[in-house]
Amino acid sequence: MLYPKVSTSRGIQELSGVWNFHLCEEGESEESWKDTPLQQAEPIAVPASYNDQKDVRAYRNHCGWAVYQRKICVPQFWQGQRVVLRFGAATHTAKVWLDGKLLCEHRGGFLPFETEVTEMLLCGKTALLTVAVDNRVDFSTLPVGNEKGTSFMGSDNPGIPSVEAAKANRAKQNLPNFDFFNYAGLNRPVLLYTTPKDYIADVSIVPEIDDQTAQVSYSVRTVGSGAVSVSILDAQGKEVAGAEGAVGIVQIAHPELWWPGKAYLYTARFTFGTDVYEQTFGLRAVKVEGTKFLINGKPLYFKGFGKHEDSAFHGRGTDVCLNVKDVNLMHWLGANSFRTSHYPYAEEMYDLCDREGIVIIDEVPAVGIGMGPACDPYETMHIRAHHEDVLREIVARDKNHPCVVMWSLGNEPDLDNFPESAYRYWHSLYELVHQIDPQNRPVTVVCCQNSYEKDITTRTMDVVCLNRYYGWYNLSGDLDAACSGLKMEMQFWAKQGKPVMFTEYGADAVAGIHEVVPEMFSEEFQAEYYQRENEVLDQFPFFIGEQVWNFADFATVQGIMRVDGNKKGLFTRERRPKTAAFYFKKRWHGIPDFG
Ligand code: GCB
Repeated sequence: MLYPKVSTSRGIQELSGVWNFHLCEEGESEESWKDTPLQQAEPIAVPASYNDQKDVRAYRNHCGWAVYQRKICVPQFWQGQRVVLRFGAATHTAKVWLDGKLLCEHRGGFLPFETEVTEMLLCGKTALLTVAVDNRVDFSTLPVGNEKGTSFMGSDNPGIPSVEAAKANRAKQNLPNFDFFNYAGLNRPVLLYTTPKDYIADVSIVPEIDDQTAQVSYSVRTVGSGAVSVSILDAQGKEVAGAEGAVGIVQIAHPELWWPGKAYLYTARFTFGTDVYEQTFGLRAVKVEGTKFLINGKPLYFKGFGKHEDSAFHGRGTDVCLNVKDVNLMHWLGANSFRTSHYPYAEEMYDLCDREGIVIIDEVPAVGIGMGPACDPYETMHIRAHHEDVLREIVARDKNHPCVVMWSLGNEPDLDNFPESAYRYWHSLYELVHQIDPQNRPVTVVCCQNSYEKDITTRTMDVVCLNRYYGWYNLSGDLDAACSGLKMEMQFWAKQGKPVMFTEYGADAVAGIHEVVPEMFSEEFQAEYYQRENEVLDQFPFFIGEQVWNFADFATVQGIMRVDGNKKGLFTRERRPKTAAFYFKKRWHGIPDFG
């Protein structure tokens, strides 16, 4: 799905602003307001999560449907154009009505969807737009919710009759199978855009790099009739190549390549009849060879983070200012990459990373797929078809971004309790993504700390991506023991002949707690944890990167393991650096991106 852009043939109307809002009570139908203006509506900002916009428990802990409403109208001068209503995302399930007529429904809270409204939304007339969003997570959603009545961060005390009885009687609540706060609502931009009646529906760009020239294969999907042409512009806007036809190859002489830290973007200007769409792209090749991850033939060392879309008041709402700030902090640290843990981020972030030369491991919201050793999640959860849909949608959305260098099928599923089921499930998804990605990038699944010898899936991915908490969740506080455990596991991976990287490792540090003899939760312990573990990792040549958990402190579901959120950030939630940030600044500026 193309990102909406203004061109000589296309216009955009942003629907950001303050909408009307209503939380549905338990049992209230989400359809109640589909054709009626909300009574006693509350104001709500879009795009943003609703949860922190009003300081009441109902907003924070809501479980179920919420209704957004506003009037929309398109100008007379849009007459004769095709008009599309587009949502950057709606978390997690959405239904959309215009003047009471159901326009579309969408499952999955982190990817865009759109619907044509040309016939319904007459130019110059006002219509009532109603959007219902459901934040519930369960065994059929991604991310996964826990239907067993236990919070991920809670303490169960199973078997105590009074606790069991209280649990059975408590109000309905969302029990996520993950720690990040389940921020919900219209988290991303909503807009109307136009195209001509005959229009460009999709474009794909696949670069291939040679020494002196680059070949760019392209294909354009169109609706209607007309002739397709493409012209390639360099960063100064000078035409450097061109071609006719919906499918073709163009050669770019003396190509400027796209590199992490040194991005160079070309623009492909596609024309189809009267429609014009411009797609930026970079000339770069990605390949795994032996134990190396090659960009343009050179071995990349990943330096960076797992992140979250998370900030005060906005929750998971798109915040382009925060994106710019975060990317600037990455430059300050000498970082070159991050993983979109644990869901696809807003498209604006990928555009920024294309431009700033930051490398992305692009992850789908397949988090929480595990039920402990007693129950096979692959038999019990009903997620397979949805997982495939989400993978198709993320590839369709992000396939042209040079910053995206690898796909992550999911985070920390059960891979070792039911190794055969896990292999069947994940390996077929791995094959699917290799088939559908026009650029055929490497594919991985991110592995939780587990019995790695029993796990037969992780070692079959293109890159072994490990989340490890030696010294934190196990061997807690004992960094000597942690390093010896880590070293032993690395010796196992040394025999697998694969590139291995850390996609998470870390320790909570509460900003402001300082200690001469560092213990857990102090800034000094966090810094020492990284320093000690990096000394081990530095000994292994197949180790291709370190992504710390997390870039910044973030909001979580409340529970006995979290004090005001997860504090594993190198920065606080307000982006103030902790001691470990200075340690990494020094370390990462000393490690070249390639080598
Ligand atoms: C993990 C998860 C991540 C958590 C982190 C933690 O393994 O992948 O989502 O936030 O651990 O801090 O517990």
